[in-house]
Amino acid sequence: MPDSALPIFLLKRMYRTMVLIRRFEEQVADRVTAGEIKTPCHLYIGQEAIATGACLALEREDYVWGGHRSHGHYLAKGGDPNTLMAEIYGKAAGCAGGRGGSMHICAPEVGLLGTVPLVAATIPLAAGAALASKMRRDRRVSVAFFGDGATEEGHFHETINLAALYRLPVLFVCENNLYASHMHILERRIADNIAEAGAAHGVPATVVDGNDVLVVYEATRAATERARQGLGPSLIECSTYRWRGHVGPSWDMDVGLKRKDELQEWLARDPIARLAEVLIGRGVGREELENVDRECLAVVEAAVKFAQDSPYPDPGEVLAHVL
Ligand SMILES: Cc1ncc(C[n+]2csc(CCOP(=O)(O)OP(=O)(O)O)c2C)c(N)n1
Ligand SMILES: [Mg+2]
Repeated sequence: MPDSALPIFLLKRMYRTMVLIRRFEEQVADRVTAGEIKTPCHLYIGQEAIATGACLALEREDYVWGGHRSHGHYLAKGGDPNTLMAEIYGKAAGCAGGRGGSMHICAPEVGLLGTVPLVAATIPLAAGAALASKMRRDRRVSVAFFGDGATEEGHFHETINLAALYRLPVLFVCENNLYASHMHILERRIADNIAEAGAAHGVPATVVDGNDVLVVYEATRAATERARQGLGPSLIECSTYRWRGHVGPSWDMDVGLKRKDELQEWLARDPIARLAEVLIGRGVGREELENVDRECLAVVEAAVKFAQDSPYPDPGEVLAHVL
């Protein structure tokens, strides 16, 4: 990982954010295994650099949309860990009142407008938010986070065309972790060629190392500047890998030996360890990094306690919010 000219406080913020996501997800995995959490959880472990690099390049007012694997986007955009954990526990204090679970989360106070597990569903929603911003001239940028599988849905192509035509201030951030559920990308398309969709629609596209938070940050900065200048959307494809199973806490070794070898390769590209090396190169002590870890763990443990101690929604309100 190259050294970075970015200020040290920003690198430390990136580190803290990635560690918070990692510890949060590990805790969720443990609580699922313990039978305490019932909602299906798609863990983000291994992909932390993408949510972190992209969200820290945004302003608080900018909008973010996610999918089924979005605890990381919520935390990176600055959402409250207590409210997220309570939602995952199905409690009334959760960010969706305990009605959404892991896959329907939101933190509108920090710009996370929503997550939807229908693959590709939030891509057009992000474009819609960007259209609203363009009409209001509020200079906000909207970001859609989605997986490689989502690029095989019509929504992706329809939206990128419309966004290009109207020069919408929207970023399409594809997290290419090579798999859609258990299917490898080369079982689903003739080549690993997602970024080529950009050229077909006249949208600049870049492929970056999604396990390098610094390059994700720089790519997002460049794309947001372009969007704020009225030059329209960008597609950023981030190469990465999820360490755990498609859903649930397992290490996902059940889809064959190839996956096991791949996982070993990707474990060596741990985005957190890579940023730690950069920080140490910039003179940060290991003790300081260990303190960050301890602090994040304390935040996550407090979130679990908050969720455990919170009441479930009132059964009498089961029909509230239902049209
Ligand atoms: C429209 C739609 N089709 C199928 C599914 C079932 N499904 C849930 S996640 C998933 C795979 C998504 O893969 P990808 O977009 O690469 O995201 P990843 O899980 O790798 O983060 C599928 C097929 C769904 N939720 N929505
Ligand atoms: Mg995928």
